[in-house]
Amino acid sequence: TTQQPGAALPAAAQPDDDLRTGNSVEALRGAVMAKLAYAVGKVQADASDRDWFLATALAVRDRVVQGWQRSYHTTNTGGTKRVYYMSLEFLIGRLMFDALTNLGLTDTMREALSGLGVDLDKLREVEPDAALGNGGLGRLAACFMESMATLAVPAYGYGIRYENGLFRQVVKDGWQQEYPENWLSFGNPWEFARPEIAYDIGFGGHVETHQVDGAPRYEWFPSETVEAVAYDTPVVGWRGHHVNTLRLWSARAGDPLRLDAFNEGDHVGAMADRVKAEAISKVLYPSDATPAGQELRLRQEYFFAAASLQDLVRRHLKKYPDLSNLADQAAIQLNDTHPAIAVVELMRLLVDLHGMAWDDAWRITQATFGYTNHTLLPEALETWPVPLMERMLPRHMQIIYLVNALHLDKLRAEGHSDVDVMRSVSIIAEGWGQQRVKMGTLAFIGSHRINGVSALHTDLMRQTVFRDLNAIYPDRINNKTNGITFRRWLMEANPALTAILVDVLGKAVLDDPSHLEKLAQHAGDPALQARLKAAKRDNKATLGGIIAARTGIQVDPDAMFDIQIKRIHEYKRQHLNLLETIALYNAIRAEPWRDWAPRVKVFAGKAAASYHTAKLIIKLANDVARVVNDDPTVRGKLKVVFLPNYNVSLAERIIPAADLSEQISTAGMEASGTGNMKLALNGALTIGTLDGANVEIKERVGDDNIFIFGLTAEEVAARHRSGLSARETIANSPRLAEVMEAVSSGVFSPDDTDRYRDFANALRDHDHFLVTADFDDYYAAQRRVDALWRDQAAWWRASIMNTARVGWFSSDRTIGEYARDIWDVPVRAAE
Ligand code: T68
Repeated sequence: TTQQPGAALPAAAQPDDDLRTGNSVEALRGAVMAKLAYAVGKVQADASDRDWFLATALAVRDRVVQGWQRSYHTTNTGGTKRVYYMSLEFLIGRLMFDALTNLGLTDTMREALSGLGVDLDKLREVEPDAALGNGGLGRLAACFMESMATLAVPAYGYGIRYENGLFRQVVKDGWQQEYPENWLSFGNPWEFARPEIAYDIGFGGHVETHQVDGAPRYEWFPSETVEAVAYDTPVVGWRGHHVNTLRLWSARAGDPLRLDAFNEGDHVGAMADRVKAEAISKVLYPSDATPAGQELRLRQEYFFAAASLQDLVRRHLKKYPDLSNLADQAAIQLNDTHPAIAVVELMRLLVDLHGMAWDDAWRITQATFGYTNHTLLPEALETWPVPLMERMLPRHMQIIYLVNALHLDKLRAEGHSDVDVMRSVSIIAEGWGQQRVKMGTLAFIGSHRINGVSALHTDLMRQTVFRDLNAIYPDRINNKTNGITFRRWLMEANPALTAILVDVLGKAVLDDPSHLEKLAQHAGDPALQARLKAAKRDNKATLGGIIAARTGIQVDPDAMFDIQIKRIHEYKRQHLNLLETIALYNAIRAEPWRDWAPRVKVFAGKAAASYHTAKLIIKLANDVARVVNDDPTVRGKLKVVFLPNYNVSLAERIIPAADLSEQISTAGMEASGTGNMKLALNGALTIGTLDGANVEIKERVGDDNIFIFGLTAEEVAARHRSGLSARETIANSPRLAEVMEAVSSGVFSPDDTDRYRDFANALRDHDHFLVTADFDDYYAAQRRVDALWRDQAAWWRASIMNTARVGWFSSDRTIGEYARDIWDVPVRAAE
């Protein structure tokens, strides 16, 4: 049917106010129709799902904006201290259901749209997934933004508006391929461009010294200037009470076109500067747990740190005459060392631009910054070559030298003299033939609080990387065990479980997760178990549909869904899981008549494009999947799936469908983990090592409701010192020896029998991640899993205990601790 444009013009009967703020079914329907016509410019008959999504998102956004303006006003008129969360990554995913859930409008909107013949759940799937992060660190920042809004902490997130988020993963013949993820290509309804909020960011050039009142003053003359332009996304908290801002910076060339060159006919050359400038916000570096190391990465780090500081200083000076009270009004949290150059930039602003005395500036800087560490892996600690710093940020390098000299002088004056201690606490590393700036040491020295992300990780920080600094400043390191937002990871991701919880525990559980504890009383209740099991089965059937659509593999929703979802990395040991899968496959083939617990092993995750071994592990998963899934002997007993393009949206589908959660990192190497918390909350049992937050999960759910195996962090360290050989370990385990031989000789790669030869030999010769050492214990733990699965009443009892006992891992609790111990800001009391 053809519709006259005029005929589609909606909602004339509705007052404007209602279209913006009304929350009835009719008001929402009118609002969406008005957006479709006037903002998207489409008539209903021509509207695609994407058009409807945009119209719906814009209608929802109007409802967020009211709270946003209210929060802005409250924060501005009160003398409230603000929190600035600086992070190079915000892995926020889709936002429509976040906003709908927190505004309490999901069902109303569903009804409003269904009256237009539009399915809200279909629109959900067309929203692009904002993947402005790699993994846990970026997702933590997103959970924290939501919890800060929920707790009415006046907070800004500062980061980069990458045009291309984390790459899209395609699996071709079992190999990962990377494709660009241009999430903005159809527009972004959630953001507000602020072209008027723009700051000049300098690079390169030289420093001049002149005397002012007998003291030297330094002035930096950059050779290149890039503009940072603000884009704001409102972040709405639970029940819509408070709305904060995520401010992401986009790079814009100061001078977009060199007209002199253009006029001389050099059309491409005329745009060269622009291309170089705008490259800064073009793409997220896809390496997690390894620093990118390139010059462009340092440009990104300085670009967003400098823009954010100019922004917050300007905000401060609108209200106060000078910066002497900055630390009373602003807390800046550094999400890992990626923004650590901000410490130096703030010193430059205070001393060079605002004429503050050095010691005052340093005191304010330290009091303002906090630093969160997310890794102890030595190869992952960020350092920058001094010559690069000198060239790109000459004044900053001078300031770093001075900070370091004063810091070391002070220690010497206090009686420290040990050369090894002085070397370890110096910001400058000598050696490797080249001096480098240690960003972790810089961030530590420049902050009043330094935190780890789980109890074990924080202890190991004190004992290893920051041992000497901790001995000198024993009160600075503290623990803040990670958390997750239950709005996204329970209510949005798992409405079926949420409905059961509300039914059993009352609505208060939505506001306060400590109510979950009462569920433990019902853990043995067969009726509750049956309801939860039915809900999980539905979630598994839904995931089964996705698996079939993406991989062609059929899975049985009554089998155990055994899930390992995370970045692919040797320390996370997806290959340990794969070796165990092969051992199980061999065991089933040897005795197919036995009462095996049917399993579907699901792997998902991305490998850094340059990480060869990680990509080979993906190939191995796909090779093992092909052999296992094609073998009629194990049909109905074992399936293996590698689900491509893992991201936040896929996680929201996988986690509610999980029975078993694989958290099997080499002890001491996973700082915390947060997927472990999401899975346990959704009723999955954990099989894991005593690593990261697994330790604290075990303390809460109880030893009977978790499967712990493997070496402890201490035993791992001892084993590394002992130099015990993996070959011996393998020789002592016939089961492992058989698996290693099969992989090595090409049983799973008949098309290329050498494919895994070097990989297997590396395990035999080095096995830095102790896959072989933990193998037998892991296999045994998996058989305990099988045994429990066969007793479904006992399994579901344990599952309920997991959901009941992990309320503490809410990011509201984590943010409450940051607010109290690091930022010194109040939080809203629970409802
Ligand atoms: C993760 N780190 C930790 N890093 O691995 C995880 N690194 O244990 C922890 O739960 C999580 O942080 C939150 O604390 C990362 O995700 C990165 O993604 C990363 C990115 C760039 C450079 C280095």
